[in-house]
Amino acid sequence: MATPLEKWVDEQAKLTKPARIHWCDGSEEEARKLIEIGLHEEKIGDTPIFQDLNQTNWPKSYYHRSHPTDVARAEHLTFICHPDKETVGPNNNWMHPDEAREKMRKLYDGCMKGRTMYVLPYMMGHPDSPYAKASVQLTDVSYVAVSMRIMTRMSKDVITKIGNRPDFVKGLHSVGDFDPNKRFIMHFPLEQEVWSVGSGYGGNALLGKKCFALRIASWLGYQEGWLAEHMVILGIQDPKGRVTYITAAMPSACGKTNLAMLESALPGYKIWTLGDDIAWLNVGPDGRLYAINPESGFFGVAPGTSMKTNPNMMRTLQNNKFFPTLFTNTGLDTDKNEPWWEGLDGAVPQHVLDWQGKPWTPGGEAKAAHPNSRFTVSIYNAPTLDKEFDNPRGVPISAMLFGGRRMQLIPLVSEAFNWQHGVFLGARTGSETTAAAQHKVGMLRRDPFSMLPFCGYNMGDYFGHWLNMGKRLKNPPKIYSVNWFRVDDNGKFIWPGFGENIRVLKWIVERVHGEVGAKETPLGLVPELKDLELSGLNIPADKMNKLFEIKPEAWKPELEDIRKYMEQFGDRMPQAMWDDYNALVKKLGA
Ligand code: OXD
Ligand code: MN
Repeated sequence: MATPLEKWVDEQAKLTKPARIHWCDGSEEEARKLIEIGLHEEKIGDTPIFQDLNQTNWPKSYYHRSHPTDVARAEHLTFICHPDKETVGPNNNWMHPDEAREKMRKLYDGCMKGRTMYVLPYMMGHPDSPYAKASVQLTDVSYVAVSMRIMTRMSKDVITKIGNRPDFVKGLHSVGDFDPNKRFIMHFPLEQEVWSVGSGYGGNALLGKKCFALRIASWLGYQEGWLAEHMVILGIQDPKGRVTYITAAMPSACGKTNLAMLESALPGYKIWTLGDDIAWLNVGPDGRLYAINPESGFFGVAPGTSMKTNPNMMRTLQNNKFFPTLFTNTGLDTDKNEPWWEGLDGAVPQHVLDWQGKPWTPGGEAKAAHPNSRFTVSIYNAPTLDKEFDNPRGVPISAMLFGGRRMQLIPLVSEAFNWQHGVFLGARTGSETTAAAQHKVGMLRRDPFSMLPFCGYNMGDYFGHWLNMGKRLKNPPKIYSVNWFRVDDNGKFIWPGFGENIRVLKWIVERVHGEVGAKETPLGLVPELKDLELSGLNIPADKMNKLFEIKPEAWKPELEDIRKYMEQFGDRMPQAMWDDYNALVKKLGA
């Protein structure tokens, strides 16, 4: 008798009609074979899927160029397909599941002809964790199969684990013919299923990541009483040797990866990494909030990554523990056969091909690396990997940070008065857009909890779910708003960021342990300047004050924007959020 998994694979194969089906076991040997196939057999147009890189300087590394129209998440082509539009909410594109299935079946019909269907059994989370989920993705491109080996715990044991159960998370992916007009990423929360076609780009194609671990998982969390969040997880070791675990939510390409691996500028402090993108949060047996990272790799933005901004990531990329590491849409230094991107250490190389494979001229407008070019690398390569990473119960969280990219208004750091106010801080978050998705860069958009593109249901209900989670916690984490991006009157960043962010984390750790005071403002509790360790920074006091400046007048348009945003959710917006909003308006005298 065929198992539900075998039956499902069979049905998808009847639809997509691959020449052959390969069940992956997740082994290194298999990954090597897939890379060989991508080097010599599979192509996008005339370009092989993979190119070899200089194995001395970049061990186990391979280069990939995606289709030129396929370089970022396609939010406008991403749909949540639940029969009830209200449940999906104004924060998502909605399509009725019947319509979506019909549309997709047409696009899938025969789309894998002549190709291999790879069956990828994988766990999100450690297999022994009560919070982990078993999943299977089907794909027709070696790049995705290899990437999923890096990003998830892929193993044939998952097939055994699924056994006769029908309720594994199902993902069907095909690159189709890369036609942007035939590109869709459809989510079916009720069936725990994702259908994606027409794109090979990470967030659209590695279905374990945004599609499952955030959109489907946030819905499951809402049903089952847990949270799936766009958050890094890290441990802060202080000079006492104590490790305090925190999470931080920030929109795509706003420095989450740098924060997760930060090299402390203050002696005696060390950061331990558990994740750079996604956290699953559960109430533990002791009533505290526990985080696991469902992923096992980093899919990070390459441009700007260097020994100066993120030395631990450079070490991770050049570590040769795990096979393989991938570079996608960076430039290529042809003299050394190495990946190259803007911001990398050292002199600009003489001969560079840009991300589309064309000779590149330094100094011009055009970038060699696409601004959203990426590396895909195992978390086990990280020298900062926390020893608790594989602990099935996760780590207990003492603080949660909400950040965004804001040139004005938002202070460097402020602490919420309580859980409810913290949920309001998360909900009112806005950020200037980046290249991680296809849209105009640098526009302010409201991005509550940095989950706008990833919350798989109505965000009004999501805020309510957060409020309810707080009620179940005995010792809830403290909540903070942070902003590294405030500028001075000349448009220059005031705060140095990167390794210096430890100074903010130090204050947060001391707050968590009741070791330092704070000053009340309309926005929350902020540090007295004397309580921030600023030695060696040379930031004049007036500039430091600017980082915390609150001008009621300047807040007027912001408050308007927040109100309009909140109103969209009608009576799904919890009254508690309006109470906090009104309190803020009153305090600002606006
Ligand atoms: C990502 C993103 O890839 O947020 O992590 O876009
Ligand atoms: Mn992300």
